[in-house]
Amino acid sequence: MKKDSKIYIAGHTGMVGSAIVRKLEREGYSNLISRTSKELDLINQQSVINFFEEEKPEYLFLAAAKVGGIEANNKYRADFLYQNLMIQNNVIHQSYVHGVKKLLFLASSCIYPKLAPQPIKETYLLTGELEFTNEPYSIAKIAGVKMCENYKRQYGCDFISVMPTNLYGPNDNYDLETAHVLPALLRKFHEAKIENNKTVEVWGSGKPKREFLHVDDLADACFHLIQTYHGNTCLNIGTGKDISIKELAELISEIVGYNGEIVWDKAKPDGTPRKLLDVSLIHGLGWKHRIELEEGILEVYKEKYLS
Ligand code: GFB
Repeated sequence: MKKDSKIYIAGHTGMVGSAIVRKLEREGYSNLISRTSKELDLINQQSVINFFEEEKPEYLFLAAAKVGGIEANNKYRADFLYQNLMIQNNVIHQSYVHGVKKLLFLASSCIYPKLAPQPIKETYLLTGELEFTNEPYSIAKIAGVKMCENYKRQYGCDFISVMPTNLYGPNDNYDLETAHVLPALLRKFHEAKIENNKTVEVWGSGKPKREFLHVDDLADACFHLIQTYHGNTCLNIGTGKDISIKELAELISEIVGYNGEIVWDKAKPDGTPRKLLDVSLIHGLGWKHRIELEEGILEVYKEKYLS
């Protein structure tokens, strides 16, 4: 990838896409292209064809997707399946048709079986049943991974995919209905502190464990891999460490400086009990995360609520 290569970041306004843009700009890449969803509807095949004919990108990061936390995945099941399949099919196929030199597709750690042995190796994909709450999203993302793999096998396209763990960072979604746990808890604890509330409601039992990666670390990994990795395995990207939701709630409460009580809403789903990624493959390729969880949460909290 040269400094003036034409690079399309699909989903550049989202948390992942914007982190990739920041990384590329910091590294001196000057020919970045992007479109908002109003300018280009990636679900519409003809619009995507027209865009590729006009722009002819050389490199592509596919970070555009319909994403959300456990409730959003469970409630908008049809939308998660349809929109993600359409976006991926359109972008990956047109990348093949228009000879994109390299494409990196962002999948997710939730595509592994619900009860996969821990830590989860890349080879555990498609070895068991999926978690019900995010099955539609997982099915779509698995299809994207298989698109990359098979466009490589049949047509020799240099398309790779990555499996990031749960992410957080700048430009995250703080809407309490659709957010992931980390931004949701930051908001809940912060508002409870400001409003002097005695309790904060946290979903589920607190027992599930999750691994969290700062999105700037993910962008760093994607930048490294698009230049160096040509294999057919969808690579795990994470820290290799996880904590329970109870521990996360306590940590966030402490960072925010909230002194009230945590109340568990057990009517809300727990989701997958644990999804700790085995990161030995990516460590072997020369990448490791840099931002530790506490430091990352503090940075995000300051940026979102204290600046
Ligand atoms: O982050 P999250 O929504 O998604 O929830 P998943 C993680 C855990 O945090 C679940 C609990 O056990 C939730 O019940 N939790 C506690 C909360 N309080 C809250 C809260 O206020 N908001 C939220 N959202 N959760 C998603 C998948 O799974 O992970 C997606 O549904 C995607 O498809 C993403 O893959 C990375 O980690 O369970």
